[in-house]
Amino acid sequence: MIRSLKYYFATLFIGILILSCSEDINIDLKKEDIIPLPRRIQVAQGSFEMTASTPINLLGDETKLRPLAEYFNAQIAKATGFELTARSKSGASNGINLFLEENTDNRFSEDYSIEVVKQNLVISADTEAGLFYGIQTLLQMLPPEIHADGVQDVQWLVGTGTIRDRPSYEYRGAMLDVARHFFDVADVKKVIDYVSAYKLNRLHLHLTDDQGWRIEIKSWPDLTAVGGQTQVGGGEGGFYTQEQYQEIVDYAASRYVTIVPEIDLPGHTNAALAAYPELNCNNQSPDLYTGIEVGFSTLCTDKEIVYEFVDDVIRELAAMTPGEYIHIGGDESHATKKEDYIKFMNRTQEIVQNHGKKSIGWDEIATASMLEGNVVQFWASEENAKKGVLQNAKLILSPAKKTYLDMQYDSTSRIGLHWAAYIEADSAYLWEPDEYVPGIKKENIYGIEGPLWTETVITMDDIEYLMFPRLTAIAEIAWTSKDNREWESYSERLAKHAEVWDVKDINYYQSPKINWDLEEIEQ
Ligand code: TNX
Repeated sequence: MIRSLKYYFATLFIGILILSCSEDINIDLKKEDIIPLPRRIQVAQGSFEMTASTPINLLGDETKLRPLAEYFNAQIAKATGFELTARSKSGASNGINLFLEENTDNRFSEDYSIEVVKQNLVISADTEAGLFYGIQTLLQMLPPEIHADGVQDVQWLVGTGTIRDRPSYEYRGAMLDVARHFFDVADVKKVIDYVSAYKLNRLHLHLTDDQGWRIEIKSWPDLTAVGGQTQVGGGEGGFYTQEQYQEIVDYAASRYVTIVPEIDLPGHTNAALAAYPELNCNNQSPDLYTGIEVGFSTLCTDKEIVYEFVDDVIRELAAMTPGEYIHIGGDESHATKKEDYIKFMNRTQEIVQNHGKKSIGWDEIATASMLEGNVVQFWASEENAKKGVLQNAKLILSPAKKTYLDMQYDSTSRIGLHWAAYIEADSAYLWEPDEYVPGIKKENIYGIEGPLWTETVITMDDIEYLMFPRLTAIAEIAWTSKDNREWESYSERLAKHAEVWDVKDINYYQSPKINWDLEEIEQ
C-alpha cells in the first residue's frame, strides 16, 4: 500500500513536471521571423498554445469580426486539422481574442497590437484592416508548418509578450503587368495572397499595353476580342471579363487590398489601335504586336472619337472599381508630340474626375497639369517627380533601380531585364524613400510600389522567383519605421522565413547575399 502510494505520488510529480515543462517553453518573440518588422516587440517568459479547443472570442461588431475569424481558420485548418470556434464575447477571456475597438477618431488606422500571455492572446485594432494585419503577424509567429497542406504533428506555440505596430506609408503596393503576358484569375489571387501576407494594401494591375488589352469593355468589344488575342512571344493571351475583374476586386478586398487598374494612355496602345483603326491618325490598324520594344504607338490625340473612347473605357472601369484611383499610364509616349501629350493627359484627368475617380500617372504626367488630388508615380525621372511635388501632387515611389521586380538580380539571373540595374536582395532593401530624390520629403510621399513587368515572365514560378525575396524588402520599407530597419536583422529574418516559402512551395531566389544556413545564424 505504502509502496503504491509512493509510486502514485512519484508519477504524479513526474506528470506535473512534464506538464509544467511544456507550459514553460520559452519563445523569444524578438527572434521570430516577422516581416515586415513590427515597431515594438516586448518579450515575456513562456508561450501560448493554440489547440483544437482554443476559442476565438469576437469582441466588438460580430458581422465585421466573423469574416476575420473565418479567414484565420481557413489559413490554419489544413495544417492543424481543426478550426477554432468563434463566439461573441464582451471581454477578453482565455483563447484568441479579436478586439475591434472602432475608435471613431481612427477610422483609417491600420495600427494593431498583440498581447500574449499563457492563456490568452489579444489582437486589438481600430479597424478590420488593423486586425487583418495582426492576424498576419500571428500567422508568422506560429511555426512555419502552419502553412502546410496536410495535418502536422506540431505543437502550435506562440511566444508571450507584446507587439505594437503601425505602417510608415499609406500606399503600399505591388504591380502585376498582365498585358505583356496574361495571368488568369487564379494566378492574380495568388499574387493578392502574397502581397497581403506582407501587409501591402494595393495591387496595381497593368491591364493594357502594346501587346494586349486584358479587360472587357462592353462598349468597345474588339478591344479584347481582337486586342486580347496574343501576348509577348505570340502566345494566346487572354483577358478578364467584367465578372472576372469583379471577382479579383472582391477577393482583394477580402484581404484589405485595393485594386488599382491601369489603362496605359496615350502610348502603349498598339493592341487598342489594332482593334479600332479610327483611334489611329492614319485610320489603319497596325498588326498585333508580340515583341518587347516600347514607345512606338499613340492614340490620335486630335480626334474627338479618341476622347469618346477614353470616356467609355474609364466610365466602365470606374463603375467596377471601388478604389479611389484609376491609373492612366502616361509613360514613354515617344510617338506623341509634347503639346499633344499635355493636352491629352489634361483632358483624360478630367474624364477620370467626371467619373468620380482620381488619376495616377507614371512620372511623365507631371509635365502636364496635375488635377488636385492626383498622384505621380515616380519611376525614372527625378525632374518629373519634383515637378509633381511643385504641383502639390502626392508621389508613389517606384524607382526602377530599386523597386522594379522585373530587374535581374545579377547577370546570371535566368529571367528579367537589366536596363535600370541589377537588383540584388540587399540593394532592394537598402534605400530610404525620403532620401532617394533630393528635395522629396516624407510628407510628399504617399507610399511605395514594386512593379513586376512581364516581358520575360511567363509562369507563376517566374513571378515567385522575381518577387521573393524582393517583395519582402518593399513591404518592410513601406511598413517598418526607418530607425527600426537594418539589413542584418532583415536578412536573418528572411533566412528563417524561407521555411515558410519551402512549406508553401514558393519558388524564391536563393540570393548569395543572404546566409540561408540557419544553424550558422543561430550560433
Ligand atoms: C519601362 S516603367 C516601362 C515598361 C516596361 C519596363 C520594363 C514604365 C512606366 N515603362 O513599359 O515594361 O520598363 O522594365
